[in-house]
Amino acid sequence: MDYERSEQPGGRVATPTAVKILIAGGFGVGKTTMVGAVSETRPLRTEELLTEVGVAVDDVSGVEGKTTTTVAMDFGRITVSKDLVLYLFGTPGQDRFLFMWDELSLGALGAVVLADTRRLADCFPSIDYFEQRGTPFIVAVNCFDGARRYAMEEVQLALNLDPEVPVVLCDARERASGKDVLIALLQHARGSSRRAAPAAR
Ligand SMILES: Nc1nc2c(ncn2[C@@H]2O[C@H](COP(=O)(O)OP(=O)(O)OP(=O)(O)O)[C@@H](O)[C@H]2O)c(=O)[nH]1
Ligand SMILES: [Mg+2]
Repeated sequence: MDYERSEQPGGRVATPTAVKILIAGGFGVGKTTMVGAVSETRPLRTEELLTEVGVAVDDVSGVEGKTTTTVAMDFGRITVSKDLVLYLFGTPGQDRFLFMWDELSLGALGAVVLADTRRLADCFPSIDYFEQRGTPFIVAVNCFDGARRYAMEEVQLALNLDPEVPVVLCDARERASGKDVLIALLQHARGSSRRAAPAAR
């Protein structure tokens, strides 16, 4: 694996820490788009065409241009610093693929729950899932063109989130924006682990 390597004192070569992050959220919220935008390697995708048979099940309102859906996962990688590499796993958005989540989320440090304010309730299954597992997560509102903008507190309230769960705005198509979301998640996850294990005095 071609990790970025950094020279340590004494000539040792340090291997960066690899951390697994999930990109979750409802159908068509922009998970595959975000993994593709931030990944520095060509992302692995498992897209299948949306078919007419699925019309009644797959609600594309708001994302009418969408022709495919993720059926297993997305995978990408981003180097945050010389010491830290993130492996990104995008989940499938449809409830019928929920059975895959346990395997996908094994060993994950945290999750980004992408939300679309036009279809906010679609991210409830992801939020419930991470709350139940105790996986640190943040909510990233993907600002689709034409969608009404809400204050972060409104989104927090509407989703009935623990006040400690950060809500951030993003554009899933922009690399810099996706990176900011991931950094916000890392900071939140670090805070969560400190809260869970306060230093012994
Ligand atoms: N305008 C706009 N369109 C977006 C944005 N993010 C994604 N899209 C479009 O919205 C559609 C859905 O994007 P995907 O990335 O496939 O969504 P997904 O969450 O991976 O979908 P599933 O895997 O099927 O659940 C695509 O047609 C994207 O081009 C965004 O930030 N703004
Ligand atoms: Mg997808």
